Amino acid sequence: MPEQMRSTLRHHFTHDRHRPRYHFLPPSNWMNDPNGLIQWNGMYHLFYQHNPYGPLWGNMSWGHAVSEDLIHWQDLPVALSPTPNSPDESGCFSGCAVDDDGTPTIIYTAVRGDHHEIQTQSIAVSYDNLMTWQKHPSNPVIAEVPPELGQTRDFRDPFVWKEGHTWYMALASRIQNAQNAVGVVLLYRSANLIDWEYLNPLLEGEPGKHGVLWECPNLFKSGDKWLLIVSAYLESSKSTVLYFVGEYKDFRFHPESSGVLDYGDLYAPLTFADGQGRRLLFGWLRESRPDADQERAGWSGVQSIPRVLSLDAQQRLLMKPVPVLEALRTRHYTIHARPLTENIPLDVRGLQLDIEAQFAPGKAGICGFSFAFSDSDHEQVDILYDSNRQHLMVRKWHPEATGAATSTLEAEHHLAPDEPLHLRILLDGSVIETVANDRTSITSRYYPTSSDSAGVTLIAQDCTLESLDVWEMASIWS
Ligand code: DQQ
Repeated sequence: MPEQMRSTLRHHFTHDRHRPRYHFLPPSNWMNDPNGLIQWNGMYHLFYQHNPYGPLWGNMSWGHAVSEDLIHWQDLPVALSPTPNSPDESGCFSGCAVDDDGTPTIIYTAVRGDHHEIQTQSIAVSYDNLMTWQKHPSNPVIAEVPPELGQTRDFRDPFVWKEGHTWYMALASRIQNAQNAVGVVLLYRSANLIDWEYLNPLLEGEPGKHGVLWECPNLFKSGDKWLLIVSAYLESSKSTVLYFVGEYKDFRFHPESSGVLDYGDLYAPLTFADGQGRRLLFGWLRESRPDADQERAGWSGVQSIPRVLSLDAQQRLLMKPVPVLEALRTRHYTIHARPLTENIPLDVRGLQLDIEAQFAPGKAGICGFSFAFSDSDHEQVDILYDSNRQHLMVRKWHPEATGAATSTLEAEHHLAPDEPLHLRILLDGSVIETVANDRTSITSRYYPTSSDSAGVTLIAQDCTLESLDVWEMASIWS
């Protein structure tokens, strides 16, 4: 699709208040997992699971965009799409990109079968600065599912890195036996990205605790520890993102602690290291509205603002939006530090906001923000910290004929004695990314029906405001 058509498509959505303005999403249609993140000649390349033909999942291809700064993106042509009568005839599923001694190389899951049930691993290379990709004649490079898994349908999402002269691959799957199923990450190695040797499971989940299937693994070193991130299907048929911190030795991962990366709608994240030595994470912010609404909208799926990852002294995963995001801040609003005894309406409106706030919560205090999306009380999102329960919650009010129902996303969030509560909230159309103290993340989606602006109220019962900054945010597409 020529560049002009892509920008015309984006223009077509100008009046869609649910569509984010400063988060990346394709010109139109469906997007899910981030894929193939790589910095090449100084440019950041973001590939993504994409249906070029519609706003629902299907025709899995790799969309492509490029950025100098991780925030402003230029759309590029689709990089990979299914080739009839080939190992990927039913889809090019998720994967990664590496620098093979000067040749950019994608490693991805090639899918065959009416139910996407034949999953193998393939590679593709580019000789024109990542613009076009040639699938390798040896594909698939991994075709056999290890028999010990007890199933053959779930075997995907290669994550590849190099140690010395050897390539390693973490691959996600499921071990099925008569009693139960557990998620597993498998470990492979190769000298040339084409011939792969299966070593052993890198890590198996605990039955009943870590889910029945894992997807999209990431393994990397952070300080002197190793981090393994997996996207997990849980027994409850929900899905979540887990992280494990520990040691990686003798080809096995030895977890020492674990956590939940996000308690809301962020899924299938992919990380990569950039030239500044940062470990950056993008995650798919999935929609929480029905398919029919996504079809009506003509688009679905958003990428998170990239987050810089690190570990704190207690081995908790810290996530901070990339600092360059601050370049989009426009009108600034602040109020002075003060003890708070009542709610305070703030003089900010609009659906594109970046909020940073710090509170000293009292023992039984509630503090946070309420976003009103209409003049009635029925379209509202509350982001609150309850210091009695040590819980962070995102409470969404859904208007109904007879009043308002709510749904709540919540997470335990323990503050050390005298540790202030820090909230960072990125509101962008239907996206609300909330992270408390850089470590407890609840990403949520909300689709107001009746207004194009949010009135924001500071909620305060027994807490002291230490700082508050709110910025309106510019669009990345204008
Ligand atoms: N999405 C891809 C799979 C992956 C899943 C298919 C995770 O490769 O396991 O679109 O969202």
